[in-house]
Amino acid sequence: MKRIVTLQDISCVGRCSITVALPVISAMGVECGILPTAVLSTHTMFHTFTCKDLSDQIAPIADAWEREEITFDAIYTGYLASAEQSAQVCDFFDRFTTPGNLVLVDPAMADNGLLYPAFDSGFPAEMAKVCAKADVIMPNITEACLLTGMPYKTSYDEAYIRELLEKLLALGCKTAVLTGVSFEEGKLGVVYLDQGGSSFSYFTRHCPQSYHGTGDLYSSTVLGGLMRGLSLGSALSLAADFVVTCIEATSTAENARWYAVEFESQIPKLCAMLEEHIRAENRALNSVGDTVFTK
Ligand code: PXL
Repeated sequence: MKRIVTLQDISCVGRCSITVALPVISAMGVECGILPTAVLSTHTMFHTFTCKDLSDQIAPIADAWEREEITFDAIYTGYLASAEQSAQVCDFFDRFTTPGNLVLVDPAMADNGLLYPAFDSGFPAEMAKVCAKADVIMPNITEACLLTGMPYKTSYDEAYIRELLEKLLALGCKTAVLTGVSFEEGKLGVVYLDQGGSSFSYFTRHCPQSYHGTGDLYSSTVLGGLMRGLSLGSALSLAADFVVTCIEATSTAENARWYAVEFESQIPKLCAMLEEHIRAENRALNSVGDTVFTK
């Protein structure tokens, strides 16, 4: 079984970060180690919240893992507690990246044109250093603009998205995935471009409701899919369909959006969808006589 480690916060209530990554990645048949960057009472979209920065735990935990010769098939980062923590995360990459493992960075810091409340305007430059070391980064459009200095737009064309992707690649990552892209009313999706010039896009129905934590659910599902051997395109489409399934299963009650999406009841569906993607990829590989590509 593959083993990954995720570096992000524990928001005790509110279904985001580790409380999403751990159950989702585990359910997908991948061992999920955690390195909490902070403990919060809830995510920071609640009116008040507590936050205990765990920066001083990162180096000693990494030291202990090195002594035990613990290795990871992927390192997956999300919400960081502070700008200063980015240097520690980069150091963690230097110590635990191997030629065969995957570094996936979700630069969780902003949405709908705004930085999250706990960050100041200097934060994106620090997050850009973390992105530079990644194999795959997965920002939304707001995050991509903050990382690249491009203007944030809610109405745009394919050339704008292409330029964003190219500027993201210029940060140094191998593949840039842009989430929350819409070229057509009623459709929302994901687009990627890699350093070799390959690109991909996938669109689903645009759900009118907006929930916190869907970005974390999306990235965690993508990582789980990649670790089960799916290609990036297949993992991105599986995750997009799963997030829509979860949104559809979530209560439309007025305050439900604070508590993010009800993914728990949809875990059996996720497992079935994952197996279907694995079968479809195996069929495609067999039909062209190709070999399975793991990174
Ligand atoms: O879902 C991203 C996220 C993760 N962690 C914390 C957050 C948020 C978004 O607001 O506040 C603490």
